[in-house]
Amino acid sequence: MKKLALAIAATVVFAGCDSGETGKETTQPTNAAAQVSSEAAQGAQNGGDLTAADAKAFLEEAQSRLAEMAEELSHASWLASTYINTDSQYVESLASERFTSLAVELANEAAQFDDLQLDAETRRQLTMLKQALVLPAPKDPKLTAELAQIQSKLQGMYGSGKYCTGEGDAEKCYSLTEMGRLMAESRDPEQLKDLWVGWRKVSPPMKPLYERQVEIANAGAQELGYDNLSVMWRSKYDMGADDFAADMDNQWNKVKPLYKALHCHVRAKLNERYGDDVVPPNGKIPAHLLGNMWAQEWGNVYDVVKDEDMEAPYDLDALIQDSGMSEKDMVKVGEKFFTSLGFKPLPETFWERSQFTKPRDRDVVCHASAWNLDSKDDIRIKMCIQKTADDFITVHHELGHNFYQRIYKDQPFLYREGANDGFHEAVGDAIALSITPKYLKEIGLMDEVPGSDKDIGFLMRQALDKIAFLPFGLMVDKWRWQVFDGEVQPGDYNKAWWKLREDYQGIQAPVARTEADFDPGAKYHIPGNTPYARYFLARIQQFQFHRALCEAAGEQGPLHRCSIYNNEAAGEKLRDMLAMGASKPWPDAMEAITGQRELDASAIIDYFQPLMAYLEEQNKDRQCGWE
Ligand code: X8Z
Ligand code: ZN
Repeated sequence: MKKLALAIAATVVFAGCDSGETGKETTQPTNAAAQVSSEAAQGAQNGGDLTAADAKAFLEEAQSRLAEMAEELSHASWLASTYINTDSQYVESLASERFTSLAVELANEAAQFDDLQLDAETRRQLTMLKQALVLPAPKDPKLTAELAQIQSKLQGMYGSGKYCTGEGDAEKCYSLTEMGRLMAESRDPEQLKDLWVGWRKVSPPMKPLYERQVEIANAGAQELGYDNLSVMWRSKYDMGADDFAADMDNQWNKVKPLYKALHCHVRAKLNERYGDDVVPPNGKIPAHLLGNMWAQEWGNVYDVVKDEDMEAPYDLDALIQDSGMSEKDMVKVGEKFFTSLGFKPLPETFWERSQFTKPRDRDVVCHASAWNLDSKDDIRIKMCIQKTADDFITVHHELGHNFYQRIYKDQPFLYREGANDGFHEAVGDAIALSITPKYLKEIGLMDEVPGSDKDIGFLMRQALDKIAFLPFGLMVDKWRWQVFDGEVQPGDYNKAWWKLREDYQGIQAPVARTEADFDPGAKYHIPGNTPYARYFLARIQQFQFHRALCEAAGEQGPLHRCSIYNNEAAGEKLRDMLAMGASKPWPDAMEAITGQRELDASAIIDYFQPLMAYLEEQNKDRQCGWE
């Protein structure tokens, strides 16, 4: 989604993927409340005695003002993302500037209640208010404006980016969507390398803007009392910032053996296919050969990785294409999954206002997002849907955001968010784990459910997306945390990026990179300023949710064969958790759905257990790893 500047729940506007942000509060604050609140703020400035009632009144007014401003920003951002031009960027950056300046003002005022004894709920809301912005600006209005302009520009540069090759009449320009398709389908290493390098020409001009943005937002975080923006970003998980980073590493260590086994097997298969000159048998895998522009998910090279006798149980790309479904039909199928669980259908305006396909005549930000424009009913997705398995899954991902946004819309503004941002990313993915052969047969996309002898093929296809993603999900924000806390300086941005890519993913750039490149900027979430740790969390959480929902549905078989389609009991369990929004610390929401209060990688490990056994057997005479 696009989240704006507010990290706040879903909503806002600036950078995210679950976007939208927020909605507007349905009730206006009473005049009395508004008055108390500004008196409260004034009292605070004068060092006057504040009370708990002042804090509550302040919060009520603050949320009402933010909700109103967020709605304005959401509409401006929708325009800037669906009609990229100077004017839409101008309008968006003005709205963003106003929103940021209000959020900063309120966050600073919130600090005045720091020493007051308050009930847990009030304290929680004040903390959330302080942490609401993804990119806080300092109080200086000039810097707020500059930050807003940089954000709009970066987003526009990414969205309108293309790669043109050839001269004169022979010139051919590729959009990122087209290049993504070729990266998935081409098996010509030279062509893949050309596209890989070509797309990365979009980002060097972003680098000075990005550097400046880091400077301004760090100053903003410091004014709010954080050491730097890294600490602020890591403080949003109901635990200390360092504990959060340690928990991420801890989860990674649990799933690493699975990743390493997959890496070893995939490298061996790519080596068989392309030879030692292209794929070093014991080294890092060249990043252009994995079926994805960022080598973040590898499912598109299933055909190269599978054994000859390992028939895929089905080819979802072909099933979608052969079914004759339109792009919008793909969304209808996704909606039907949610309604089968007892969710209300999407509103008519969703169908009227969403962007399902890439408009022919203008630049848009194609990166998929889900929006909540008014916190009432105006929810939308923005995609450039292709008739592929990847986009079919992404449709479910985005709808997960929208159904979440809709179900918590009556919470106070600050609680209209996921229990943490990983929850928001995990919902639709958890649903998509129920896209099993049994389900595909039920909805008429497939004739026969394959026997369990095909399970390894199915699990391999899933692992190439789900397991391959894990180190990427971790390293993106490891890079940003280092950039924000000054450990990595601009002169080393690209080097630090590749060090993490190599160490965590065991992949390498197909051609030498230098500091004249800015490869992080070629990934949406960097110019889009969407925090990325959420996707790592979501990969772990979605399997926890899936396991819990399958139990609620009374499913007995292996996790990878379970589908909760049509199961009201599972739907109710999911809805009860979603409706909490961010009103409680995330472990409470986790407990509501799974009975556990922590992140637990055992669900993803259980799910892939049969594949792990297979990979260990395959790898037994291979030398794995990539030192
Ligand atoms: O950005 C997204 C979603 C929107 S929130 C399409 N994802 C990450 C990515 O594409 O890099 C989903 C998976 C990871
Ligand atoms: Zn998302």
